[in-house]
Order: sequence, then C-alpha cells, then structure tokens
Amino acid sequence: MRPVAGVGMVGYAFMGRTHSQAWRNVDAFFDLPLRPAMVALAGRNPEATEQAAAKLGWAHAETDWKRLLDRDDVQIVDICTPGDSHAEIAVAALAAGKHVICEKPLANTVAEAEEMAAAARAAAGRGVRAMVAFNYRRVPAVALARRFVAEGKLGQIRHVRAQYLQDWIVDPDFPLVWRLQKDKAGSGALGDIGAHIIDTAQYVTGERLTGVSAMTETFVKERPLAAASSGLSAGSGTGTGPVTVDDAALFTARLTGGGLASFEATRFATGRKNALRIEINGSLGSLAFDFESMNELWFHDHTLDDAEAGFRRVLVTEPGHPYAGAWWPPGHGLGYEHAFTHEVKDFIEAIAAGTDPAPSFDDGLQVQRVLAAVEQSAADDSRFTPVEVS
Ligand code: SOE
Repeated sequence: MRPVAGVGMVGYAFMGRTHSQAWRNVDAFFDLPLRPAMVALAGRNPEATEQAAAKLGWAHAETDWKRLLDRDDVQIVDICTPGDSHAEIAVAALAAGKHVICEKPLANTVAEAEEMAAAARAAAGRGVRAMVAFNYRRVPAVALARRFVAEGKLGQIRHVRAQYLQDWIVDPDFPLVWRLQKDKAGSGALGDIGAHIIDTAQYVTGERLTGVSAMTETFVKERPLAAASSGLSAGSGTGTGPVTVDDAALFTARLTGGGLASFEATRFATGRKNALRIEINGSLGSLAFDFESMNELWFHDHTLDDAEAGFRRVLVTEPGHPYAGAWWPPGHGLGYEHAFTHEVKDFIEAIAAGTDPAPSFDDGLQVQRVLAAVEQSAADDSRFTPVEVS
C-alpha cells in the first residue's frame, strides 16, 4: 500500500478548479510514489465552499484555511487564492510542517516573496517542500523546448521574444474584478500573465534576466464595480471604481548569457485569447511555441544545409516527449488542464524523493524581482526619449 498524501486546498475559483481536476486525475494517469487524497477545501463562504467541495471532489469543507493546518490528515496545502493572501498562508503552512504549492505570481511584493522564500529554505531543512505553480513549464512542448536547449541544439542564445496576449477585458464595461485591483493582485497583466513569460523564458533558456527597461499602460482607468465573479467573468454591480493596475506591460531585458530579450503582456490584444508565445534564436537554431497551438513546437536546425533547413513542426504527442506518454496515443493531443496535472505529479514525486521541486519559491522570488524592476523602470520617465511629432 502506498502512503497517502492528504491535500488541503484554499480557494475554488478558476485556479481552484484547475488544481482540483489535477488532484482528481493525477493518480489515474501517473504511477506515483504517494497517493494524493483530496481531504479538504477551504473558503470563506460556508455554503459556496460546501457546494464547491462536493462538485470538485473534496471530502470536507472548511471555512478557515487555518483549520487545514490543524488537520493531521493534511500534508500538502495548495494555495489558489489571489496574491494578497499567498504569503500569510504559505509561511504559516510551512511552519506547520505542510508541503506547499502556491499559485503564481508567488506574492504581491518582493518583500513578501523574500519572506516566503526564506520560509521555504528553512522548511526544506526539515524535509518540507515548496513549489510555485508556473503551470506552463509543464506543457509538453515547453518542456521539450527546455530539453532541446539543455542538449545544446540552439547553441548560444541571442534572442528571446516572449508574448502573452489575451483580450478578456477589452470591453470598457467589463467589471473591476480582483485581477484589476493592485491591493489584491499586486499588478495587472504584468504579474498575472507577464510572470508566466518571465518564468517560461528563464526556464527554457536556463538563464536569468539581469535587468529591464519597461513601459506599462492602463487603457481603461475606471470600470463598473463587480458583482459576484466566477473565474474571469463577473456581473456588474452599481457604481464605478478606478483600475489600479496595468492593462499592458512591455519590456526589454538582458540575459545572463549575453542575449537580448523582449516581453509583451497584455489583455488588450483583440482576437488573442491565451497566446503565450515564445521564440528563441540561438547560434545553432531556433525554437517557437504558441500556447494556442499547444501541442506543437517549431524547430529550425541551423546546422543543416540551407536547402534542408527551415522551421519544422514537431507534434509533441509522442511517448518519448515529456509527460505525453502517460496520456493518449500519438496525435491525440493535450489541453490547458494537463499542465496542472503534470505540476502536481512532479510535486508529489519531489516530496517522496526528498528533493526540492522546481520552480522553487526562490525561482518565484526571482520572477518577483523582475516584476518589481519592470514597475520601477516603467515609472521612471527619464528613460523614455521623446520624439518630436510633426
Ligand atoms: C487570467 O489572465 C489567467 O487566468 C491567468 O491568471 C492564468 O495564470 C493564465 O494561465 C490564464 O489567464
């Protein structure tokens, strides 16, 4: 009989639902050293939490996340709340000896992320593990891109071009949900989706960003107040309120290996729904990925003859591709939800092996530092060189 790892999750909105399906399915598709048990779901509203627990597959509902820390049948705490509560929950859970998986971005500020990373380092000494949930690392094509770079197929990295494009708040009447409020979300498109492309770029290249030059913009500055919200949609209440985060963030960066990178994160790219894109150009070849075609990785081998070279599509559904073999026959493809399943699989394996999972809270802190640098650079107008408009 395998030992059981009891899970307690906080939050049940969009991310809570993705993580719940991951906990529900992971043991059915992967051979795990520990059997995850969906012990309890925590939320503030008793009725809504009970309903969500029943629907999503949790055995119990708790109305205070602190109750999860008192439960002996909970060994893992999964944090799916807005960023303003990540630090408090994660630090308390780690101190209580619970392994922690925390949604991204790790925190709302660098100070909070530093506290969380320090707590994770201390906990690791006691065999307690912490991971930040940058799910796109676990898309098979993205993991394959990392493998290609690590194998040296790209040579020296010269360029990274990363974009995360969405359009769900283009309508100025779309309400002021928590993702548009700085006190809850920390920042806007920057932290919510820019954090993903920063992590993806650092993960795939194996390099770090060493500095940035940035601009951000809030196109719609006032919005209807939100009534009850669910996932990314919400009804409007009465009155309006200020949008306190960026709608779009653009920045350039330098990489540790000497390459140059550009990043664009926006929720105003009409027609683009969830286009996390990355192109990497190296001295020996290039890679390109777009989440809207998430089962494909494009690879150009520059060592080939001119006549043969050129971008070719790798359909990342073969048994030899990362994670893919656990699912369907070649060509049948995976979706958004699978990356979350892969994430908890890797987390459980790291817990059982007594190793630090990746991305660690230190990796999350590094991303948080980049986010803060982008905000600082964007706020500094002296770096913007005006051009006379004729
Ligand atoms: C909203 O922009 C959002 O749900 C992000 O919060 C997620 O991290 C991303 O995966 C999809 O878009």
